Order: sequence, then structure tokens, then C-alpha cells
Amino acid sequence: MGSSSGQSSGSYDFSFKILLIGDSGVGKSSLLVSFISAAVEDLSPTIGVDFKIKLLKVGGKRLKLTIWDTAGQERFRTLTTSYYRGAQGIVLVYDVTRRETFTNLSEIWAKEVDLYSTNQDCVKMLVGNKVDRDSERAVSREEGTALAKELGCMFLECSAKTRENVEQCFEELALKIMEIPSLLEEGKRNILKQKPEYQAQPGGCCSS
Ligand SMILES: Nc1nc2c(ncn2[C@@H]2O[C@H](COP(=O)(O)OP(=O)(O)O)[C@@H](O)[C@H]2O)c(=O)[nH]1
Ligand SMILES: [Mg+2]
Repeated sequence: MGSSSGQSSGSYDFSFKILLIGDSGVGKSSLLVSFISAAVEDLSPTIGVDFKIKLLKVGGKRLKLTIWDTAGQERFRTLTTSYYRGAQGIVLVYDVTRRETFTNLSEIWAKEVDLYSTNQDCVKMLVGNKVDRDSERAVSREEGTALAKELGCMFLECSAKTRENVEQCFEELALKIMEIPSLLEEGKRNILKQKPEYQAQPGGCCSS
């Protein structure tokens, strides 16, 4: 049992798995840290990957987002199928100051996603990170918009450093996921799957 931080695991409506994908150094881990900030419940890292949990309220629903980050193995392009399995949302990140991270998204990462993601309805968000370094920009916003359209993704530019658009990224993704019935169903099922481990007390009041 993890230490409880006052938020009982039964206190949310849907539970979604979100992935961060993209080249090494684009800021995936920074985005995650930036988003999680104070309210974080750390879980022990699994082999090769690390994930964090964020509880938040979006569109009147209480959500548990399990956000998976790579542990650097993207450098060797060896993300495993289990990393992709069961994801409802995928954040594809590039660095607006490094053009090759943008081209690698369309040439490598988007193809991997198509190959390995188990749910074809999975919602994707293209994110151009590091917009705080605007003078070094190597990919225009228009190019980002065009690629997003081509890949069928939502699109945002953000900065993990200034936190510009960081919350919007995950919230808009969650909102979109909730518009898709099959994903919503999975989000509900994820909770049922998680329940027995944590909620053993039948009928009783469990907190305090
Ligand atoms: N200026 C700036 N630097 C960033 C931003 N996000 C990440 N970085 C830096 O980019 C480097 C790589 O970030 P990291 O999160 O480790 O990338 P990852 O390999 O994709 O997980 C680190 O030195 C970060 O401090 C950002 O939005 N703006
Ligand atoms: Mg990282």
C-alpha cells in the first residue's frame, strides 16, 4: 500500500493512460514534472519506464491520469509494445528549436504509434515544446499545425519551463478522450480493475 495523501483512489470517475513520446531531449520529462508540480503521487518505476499519477477535475469529471514517461530508451528507439498498450491518449513531443525532432515525429514516432497502439480511437496531441526559446525557433507554428492535421492530432505549442500551455495540453487531451465512447468505457473499466486492491472495506466509510 502506498502512503495515502488524502485522496482516496475511489474519488474519481475515469482513469486514463497517457503516453509521452518523442526524441530524447525534447522535454518530455520536463513537461511531466511541470504538469505534476506539487500534487504528485510517485509510484515506483517499472523496468525502463517511469510514470506519474495526476488527479484532476476536467469538464466536471474527476480524472486519474497515469502519465508514462520513457526512461531514456527512446534514444535507442526501443520502446516496447507494453509501453503503448492500453493508452487512451498520446502526447507526441518535439522541440521547436531542433528541426530533426519534428521530422522524426512524422517519420518514426507516428509510425510506431500506428503500429503499437492497441486502441485505434486513441487521442493524439502534437506538442511543440520550448517556445520560450523563440529566437532559436526552427519549426514554425504553421508547420506544426500542418503536421497535426496530417497525423490527425490536436496541436499546441508550449513551454515546460514557463509552464505556458502545459496544463492545457493534458486537459484538452482529457476532454477529447471523454468525447470518445470507447475510450470513456476503457476509462471506467480501468477503475474497476484497480478497485479490489485498494477498496477492501465493503459498505463502510473508508477515509479518515
Ligand atoms: N528552455 C527550455 N528548456 C527546456 C524545456 N523543456 C525542457 N527543457 C530542457 O531540455 C532538456 C531536456 O529535457 P528532458 O525533459 O530531459 O527531455 P526528454 O529527454 O524528452 O525527457 C533539459 O535540459 C531541460 O531543462 C522548455 O520548455 N524550455
Ligand atoms: Mg526524459
